[in-house]
Amino acid sequence: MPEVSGNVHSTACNLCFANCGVKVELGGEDGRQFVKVRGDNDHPASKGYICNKATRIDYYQNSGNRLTSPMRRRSDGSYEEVDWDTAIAEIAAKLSAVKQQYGGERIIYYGGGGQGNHLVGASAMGLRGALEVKYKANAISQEKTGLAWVLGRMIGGVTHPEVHHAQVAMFVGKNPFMSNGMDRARPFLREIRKDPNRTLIVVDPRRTETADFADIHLAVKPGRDAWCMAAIMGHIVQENLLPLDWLAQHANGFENIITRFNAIPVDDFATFAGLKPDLLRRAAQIIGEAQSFALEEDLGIEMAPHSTLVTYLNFLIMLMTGNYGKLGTQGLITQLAQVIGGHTGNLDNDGREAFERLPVTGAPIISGLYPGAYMADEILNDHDARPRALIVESSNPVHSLPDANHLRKAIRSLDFSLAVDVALTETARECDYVLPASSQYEKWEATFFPRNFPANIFYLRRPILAPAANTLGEPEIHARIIEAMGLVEPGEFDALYTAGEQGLESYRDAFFAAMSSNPKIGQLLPYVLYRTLGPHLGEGEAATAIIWGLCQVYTLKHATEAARAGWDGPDAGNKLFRAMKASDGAVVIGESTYEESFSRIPHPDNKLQMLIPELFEELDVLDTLEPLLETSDEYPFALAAGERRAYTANCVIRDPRWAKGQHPMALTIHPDDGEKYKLPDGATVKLETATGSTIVDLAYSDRMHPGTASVPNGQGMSFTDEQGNELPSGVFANELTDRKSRDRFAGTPLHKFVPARISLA
Ligand SMILES: Nc1nc2c(c(=O)[nH]1)N[C@H]1C(S)=C(S)[C@@H](COP(=O)(O)OP(=O)(O)OC[C@H]3O[C@@H](n4cnc5c(=O)[nH]c(N)nc54)[C@H](O)[C@@H]3O)O[C@H]1N2
Ligand SMILES: Nc1nc2c(c(=O)[nH]1)N[C@H]1C(S)=C(S)[C@@H](COP(=O)(O)OP(=O)(O)OC[C@H]3O[C@@H](n4cnc5c(=O)[nH]c(N)nc54)[C@H](O)[C@@H]3O)O[C@H]1N2
Ligand code: SF4
Ligand SMILES: [Mo]
Repeated sequence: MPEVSGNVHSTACNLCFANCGVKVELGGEDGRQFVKVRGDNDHPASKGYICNKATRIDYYQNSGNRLTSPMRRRSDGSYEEVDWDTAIAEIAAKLSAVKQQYGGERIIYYGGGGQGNHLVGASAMGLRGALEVKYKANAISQEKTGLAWVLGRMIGGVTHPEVHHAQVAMFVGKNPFMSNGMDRARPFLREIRKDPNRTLIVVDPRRTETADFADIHLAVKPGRDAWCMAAIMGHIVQENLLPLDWLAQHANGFENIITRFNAIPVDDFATFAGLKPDLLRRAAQIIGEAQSFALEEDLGIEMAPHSTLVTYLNFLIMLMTGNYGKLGTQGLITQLAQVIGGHTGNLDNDGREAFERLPVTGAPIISGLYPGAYMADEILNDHDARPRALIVESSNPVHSLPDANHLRKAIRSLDFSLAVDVALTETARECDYVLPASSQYEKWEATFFPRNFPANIFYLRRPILAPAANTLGEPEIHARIIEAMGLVEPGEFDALYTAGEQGLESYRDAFFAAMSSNPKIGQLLPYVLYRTLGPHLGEGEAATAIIWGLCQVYTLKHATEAARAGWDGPDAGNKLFRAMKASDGAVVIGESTYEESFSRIPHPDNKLQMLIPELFEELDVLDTLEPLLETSDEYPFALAAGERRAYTANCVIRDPRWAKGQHPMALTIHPDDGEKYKLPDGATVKLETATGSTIVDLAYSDRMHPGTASVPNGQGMSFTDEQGNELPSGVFANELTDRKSRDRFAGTPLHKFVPARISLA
């Protein structure tokens, strides 16, 4: 263990949704440099683990290109600095005007946090309430909405797949060795490989770094996972590996599944998926016989053909084999707040989802989230109900949504646009105003990513640095805009403020009384907490007021689980809040039991629902053995646009030098394809799709599936070094992707299969 000197602070890594606990040693001339970052042994989930990326968070915090002033766009497209008061007054006036003329439902709120910062979105509830914003979108709404729908329909909530404890674990389209996105990914992979009693199965066209640890690697043809997973389910059903008594007790609709999957031609499907039937059957047999089985899916299927159907098949395999509600399977978690919950909607008379739909394109709203991949199409038309204004916070949709140029055009056509960020992002460059936020290490922060079962944890992180000059935290920005809109009378909430002076108990009583008599408090909730409780919480700690509110709700809603963790009695919410504020690390907010995973299923009989009629019928499309997307002579490669590599981190780190000579940017293909198409290793090539083209360096990788190509995610962002030179930064993937290539159910983009051609530049 390296020795560390005095100036060491506990916080979390903000580079992926594992949010590992870290200890940061600050130093350098200004005392603001992250001179050493190591894993925090006391963090209950990461337990000292960090991956290669965390040691370089300094490139997020301290590497130039930070916004230091509010900016306003001039008519010629350039930006001028303005002071905060001017910016806030003008922004408030313009938002009020849009609200008045068109209504709040014509204003879209996009973002609310990235991998490390969700207090932004929680606080923005107040701004959205003030503006009567109806539509909220974010990165999750182009990624996990299919999953949220399937979870909502089958289980009724969000589960945590316990791959760490499973006898048989499976990753479908997920490469945790590189992407992590789970607790302690690399130690886990080493442990399961060493243990002769446990099995790891990986489904990925590429021989990934994760597949190196697998007992069975199913190198499926890209885009054909639906046939692979249907064949696995078919084998399990046909070989009578189902726990029929358990299913009778805990599930509805399983008989239909049995009948349907008895009719699946397992070997034909396996072959069509590019797999040897024997190998697929071996994997299916192991799953069917497992004492416990847990499966994690990710972008390899969530952004690939038939994505929602594959998610349904994944959950059918887990649930039909009884892998629910016991150690090493999955359990229903409780959360302080959710980035995304299981979808709850209404069914029509045929048991089909009656989705609420977007006014222009008719795209479905899942779990309350606006499907981001439709945003540009919603805006760019002359429909009366088209959006008129956009607020983007802590997200970079021009970079992360498909067809960047189309979205740029859409944003420019709006009546008003605002970006709140730490940097002048690709999205900010299209907006009328840009406001500089304090960084995630300069303010109180937390994430709401669902993790951990049976102990549910939450980590409220304190700032480790003072805010950079002329930046503000988002809660303060929201409060100032709300006030500048003239929505709050002077003194209106004084009684609550005064109650707050008397302590948390008086405040709680006053707050709940006021809440029931004044609907405006609910509408502006985080704002009211921020301004009336916030000032009493200690210097610079007002932003944690929203957490006080969440603690009250959590301890009421999950009283049993909270009590097991020690947050009980009439004052449970305040106890939990005080513990979070006092702690230098994560706190257990509630303890669940496996049995509760059954009693909490919100269906009237507490049973799992195996039938989602829309997806059950969709299985028929597999019978035709026709791929949803295909390559062609014109575009012979299936391009995976956005691979997670050792040094990619979405848009969090903009400085390409953070990779320190490790070149994460190349376009990779299989050497055989290099030979076939006469494209030498290391050549500079032109990469073209139907949407766009770019110049990029080519690298051979024998991990690649022949016929496929891959570029990393999070590249192509503009960055200027200290000398004012623009640094090269790889392929801007979404200038190449097709916004019309979307999942038919969830509307999520199919970035893993973009038909492409490659030629010498
Ligand atoms: N280093 C790093 N880590 C990250 C991030 C990052 O930017 N960089 N981002 C974080 C975020 S936001 C997310 S959502 C996660 C995503 O994490 P992952 O989903 O694990 O990452 P990807 O590399 O996008 O895709 C996973 C795999 O999908 C495979 N794939 C491609 N096509 C198909 C297919 O048709 N079928 C199957 N089965 N697999 C296919 C690819 O070969 C790849 O190995 O990573 C998180 N962690
Ligand atoms: N082609 C293709 N597109 C993809 C993907 C892909 O694989 N391929 N992956 C998709 C996935 S899974 C995801 S999750 C998205 C991610 O796409 P985004 O959500 O757009 O990306 P993030 O990196 O989360 O954006 C974080 C933003 O927050 C800013 N920021 C950092 N800290 C703060 C702060 O404290 N306050 C504020 N206000 N701003 C801050 C950063 O500068 C950055 O602009 O990309 C998606 N897009
Ligand atoms: S696994 Fe994710 S959160 Fe943990 S250190 Fe790596 S990038 Fe950071
Ligand atoms: Mo993501």
